[in-house]
Amino acid sequence: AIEASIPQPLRETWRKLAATEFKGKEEFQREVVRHVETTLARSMYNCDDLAAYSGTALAVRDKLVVSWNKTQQHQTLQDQKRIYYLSLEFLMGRTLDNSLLNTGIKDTAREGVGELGFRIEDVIDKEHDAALGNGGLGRLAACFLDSLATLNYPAWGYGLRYRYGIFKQEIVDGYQVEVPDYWLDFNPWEFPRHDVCVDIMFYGYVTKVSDNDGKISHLWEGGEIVQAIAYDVPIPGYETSTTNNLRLWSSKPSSGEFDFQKFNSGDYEGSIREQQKAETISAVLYPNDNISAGKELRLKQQYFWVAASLHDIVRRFKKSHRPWKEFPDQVAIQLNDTHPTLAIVELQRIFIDIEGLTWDQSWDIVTRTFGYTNHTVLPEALEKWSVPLFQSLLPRHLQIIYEINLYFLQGVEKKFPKDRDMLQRVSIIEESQPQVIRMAYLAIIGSHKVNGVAELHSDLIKATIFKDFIAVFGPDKFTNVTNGITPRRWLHQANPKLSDLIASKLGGYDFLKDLNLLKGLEQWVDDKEFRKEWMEIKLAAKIRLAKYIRDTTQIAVNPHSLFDIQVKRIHEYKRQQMNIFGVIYRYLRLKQMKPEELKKQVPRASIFGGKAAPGYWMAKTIIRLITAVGEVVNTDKDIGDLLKVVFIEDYNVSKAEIIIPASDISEHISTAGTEASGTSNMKFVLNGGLIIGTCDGANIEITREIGEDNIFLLGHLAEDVEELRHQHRFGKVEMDPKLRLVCDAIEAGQFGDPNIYNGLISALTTGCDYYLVSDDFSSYLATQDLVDTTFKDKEDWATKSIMSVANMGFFSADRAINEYADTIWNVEPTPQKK
Ligand code: T68
Repeated sequence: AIEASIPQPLRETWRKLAATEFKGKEEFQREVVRHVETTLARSMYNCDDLAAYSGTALAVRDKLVVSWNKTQQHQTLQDQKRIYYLSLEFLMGRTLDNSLLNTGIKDTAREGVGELGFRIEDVIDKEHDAALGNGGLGRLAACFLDSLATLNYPAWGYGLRYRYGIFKQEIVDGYQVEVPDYWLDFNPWEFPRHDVCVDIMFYGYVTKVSDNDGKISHLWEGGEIVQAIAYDVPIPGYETSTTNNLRLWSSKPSSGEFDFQKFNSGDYEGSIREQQKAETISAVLYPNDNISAGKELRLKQQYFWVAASLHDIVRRFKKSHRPWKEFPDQVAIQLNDTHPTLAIVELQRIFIDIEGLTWDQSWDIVTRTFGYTNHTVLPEALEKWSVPLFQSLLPRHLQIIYEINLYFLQGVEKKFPKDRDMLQRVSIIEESQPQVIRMAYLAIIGSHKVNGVAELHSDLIKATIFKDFIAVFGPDKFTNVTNGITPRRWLHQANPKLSDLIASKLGGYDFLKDLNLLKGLEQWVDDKEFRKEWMEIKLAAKIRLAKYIRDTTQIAVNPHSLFDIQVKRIHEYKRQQMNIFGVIYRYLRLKQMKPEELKKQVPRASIFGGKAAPGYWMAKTIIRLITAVGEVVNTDKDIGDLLKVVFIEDYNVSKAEIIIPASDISEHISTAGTEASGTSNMKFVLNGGLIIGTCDGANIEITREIGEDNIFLLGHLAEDVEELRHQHRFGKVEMDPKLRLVCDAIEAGQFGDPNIYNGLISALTTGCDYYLVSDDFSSYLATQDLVDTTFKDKEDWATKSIMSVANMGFFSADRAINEYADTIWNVEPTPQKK
């Protein structure tokens, strides 16, 4: 508040004292020790790695916060358009290492904690991952925050502060077991803002009232109220003073702590029931990726988060005293999938019911404000809410949706008179039993731009699920922004040796801010010394992963074997089953070979990782098959190093940072047309790994950038899929004979009780093989053979690796963010002078 600000003449003193940087190593150390001694009340006699982490994090945080304060003040003064990125998931991973690198004090910290008796790597390793997301969608949001800050865009993220992030995965007797992820016992990176709280209402009823002029307005009242409390997280950019804000909302009961009346009458359980109910809203992240759950609590989460965020955004706009019609010049809101689509309805409600705008004035502002990003074409992932559920939870919002739909359909009717079919197809309300609200349609209608996340995906949504909307709105509303990844975390932080080598050849680290500079590596591709160092760095990363695998699974993997990695959420469409079937085929073949033949084989380690949604039985069965194959293969004396099968437990962001630099080949083998983009494909290639993949998602653009010779493509094309599925449904497809052999081996009990795998096998047969494993299997095996042959030629492999990295510039999240800024948000960067 202005009245609390320090008088002008005193501000110089204040400024001098509010430092954003350490003056040197000594100051850094002093601050670490001060925090260990005074904030944690520990001493040198009981300072373990965890205490050293805490002290270091707190010291770093102190500087970060000052930059953050300054950035927020600067952005407020600049008074420019801000970007608000609404995402139910932010898969941030760890923060300390990233903060040290982004603020340029990693070396100071290494030396500083070194002299205090600690290794910086051990200190960093004590941090708990912030795992507020499922997979690609959540990690994309985190990469985008990094790029927005690095490029000096005034941007805020808005999300939920889940008490429990994505569950921890344990493998017990070969099966996935879920363990809750309570991550908040020490989190130095968040700041509660108890003064920033918003009342959010659910349920209740709507009454119509008319004033003296007969103007009708709506009153929504009588519902339950829950309070949203803001928790802020600073997001530092790389080599810039810009530090943006991520605001996460936490729920708590609105009235008092608990019910004293109940407490005093001895009803202790009853006295805290309301409190618990309120706190349930932000308690846990829904652990599904690419599937919509349709549960009331999920809808509550969505409205709670959206309403709190919009209240905040509107309040900030109001402070500028601008007319409402300028709202879209100050505010760009990006919807990360349909999860925040209610924001469209909520903003319309605020304008009409609270601020007194007309429907048309309001709708014009709303549609100029929002952009919607679609991340999937899978029908089971498209969100639909039952009308009765919605009616009870958000009665006023349902009325507004009906009205949006009415005006929309009137427009469609005008454009396509007499096309009743069309009206039914594009209606926000699906006439099912019960009726449901199609959130994607609402998002399209309420936004000015809709984008997919890779070229093929953006073309597919226009040709399939959103086809009618092209006819209605014209093609210009639909666009593509291919995903990207932040090279700061996914190269510099995860693979510092490779980053240093690249910097030594390119004359510095500018490539971390302009990834196209990697092109300069092409000049070095024939340099013997460089190539040697390049491959030594890869080997070192493999040795590190092999050690990790040995420590955690007791499996001994030879670092010189070909590391074949597939790490991502377990999903039928991603086809980990095709991978493990391929491993079984390889095993059966090895078992048939004579010793002289065996000698010619390339040793391979097949490494898997990823979580299955707790209720997704088929995905859990796939995990069980992988672990079962490992149990057989890894202990088979005939096989030795020629094949190892590893399942790495609890795949997450910090493990990805160890795993990704260590791949020779990684697998991105979704059924063509199902993986919207994929982003780990980009991470693996940026770290000098080659990929085997289908013509799907961003694989296609990666191929275009790095060249066909540097990628192993397999399988049918998206355009073939419909016809193939048709043939399966009419029983016209014989199973691939090699796949038949694999199924026979499983059914014969070679990998334990075959009944466990009934579902998996029948999906291929009676289930009509929806993901076309049989159709792509022979191509997959042939391509894997080509991988083996290529791997034998170490020189050729090194060339492919270097040339690929040199051409990955396009996949920087910075490029993606600049495209969003230009084509969707219409915003400019706001750099600060030092
Ligand atoms: C992923 N989607 C896409 N969804 O599958 C991937 N879904 O191709 C793409 O690269 C990535 O988004 C980024 O665009 C997801 O990760 C989810 O996690 C999800 C979560 C909740 C509900 C539905």
